[in-house]
Amino acid sequence: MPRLTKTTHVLETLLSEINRPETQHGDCLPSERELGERFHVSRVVIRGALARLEGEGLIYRMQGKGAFVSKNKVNQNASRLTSFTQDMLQRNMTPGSKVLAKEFVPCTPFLSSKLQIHNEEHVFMLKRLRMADNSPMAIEVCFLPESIGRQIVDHLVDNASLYQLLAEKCGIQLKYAMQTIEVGTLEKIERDLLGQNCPRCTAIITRQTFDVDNNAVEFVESRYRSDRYLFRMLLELKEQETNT
Ligand code: 16G
Repeated sequence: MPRLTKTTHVLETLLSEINRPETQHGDCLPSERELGERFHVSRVVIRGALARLEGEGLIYRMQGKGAFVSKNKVNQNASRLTSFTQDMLQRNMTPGSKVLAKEFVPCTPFLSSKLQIHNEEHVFMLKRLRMADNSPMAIEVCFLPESIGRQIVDHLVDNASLYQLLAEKCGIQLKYAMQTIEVGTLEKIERDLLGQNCPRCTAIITRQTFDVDNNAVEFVESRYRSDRYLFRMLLELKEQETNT
């Protein structure tokens, strides 16, 4: 097996073990020698895999003591359409949210194109602070068509799940989303909301979500604490590219 393939195998196996709910922050990884014996690979391969995990913030090392699991960052699979509530529950964390604002606001040309609405004067805006285990993770500003907003506005209280309400109150079945990720900086007021020692740098994610009938249901812009989140994507070579 080429070295790169061996490293990927070790990496993927360790990654899935780190992601298991029973793996805790601070758990000690086996030594390089033990890992080499387990995977039947050289120490160079193990070091390569560990360096990648360290680079992604999934492990940390202490000199003379070894490598340890770091669960300070939420490792999110950015290729799945899940809600914040589902993401946190999957990690055995308690999801939470604080409603910062919910109101009907005038629709701009930008929002009318994102929500694919043409004759509506207003859209529903929901601004929330998202939390995991009571610790702030992100500020989310979500826009929905007015007709949907009217059906759920009264139910959108602290800690409610928007996706659950869309399904239960509006019968909306979500199907896919277009998502963008870029790097930005936070205003002081946003840093104050996101809690102590919040870095200035943030990951800005936008999501335009569609239902099974291809209707745009939401447009969301979220600002995540960059020290608490890591977005992971699985990239696959297209079949025709493999064959060329
Ligand atoms: C996630 C979605 C957001 C959605 C929210 C619903 C991203 C980047 N965004 O935060 O678009 O509105 O989940 O979460 O993942 P909820 O059902 O817990 O309220």
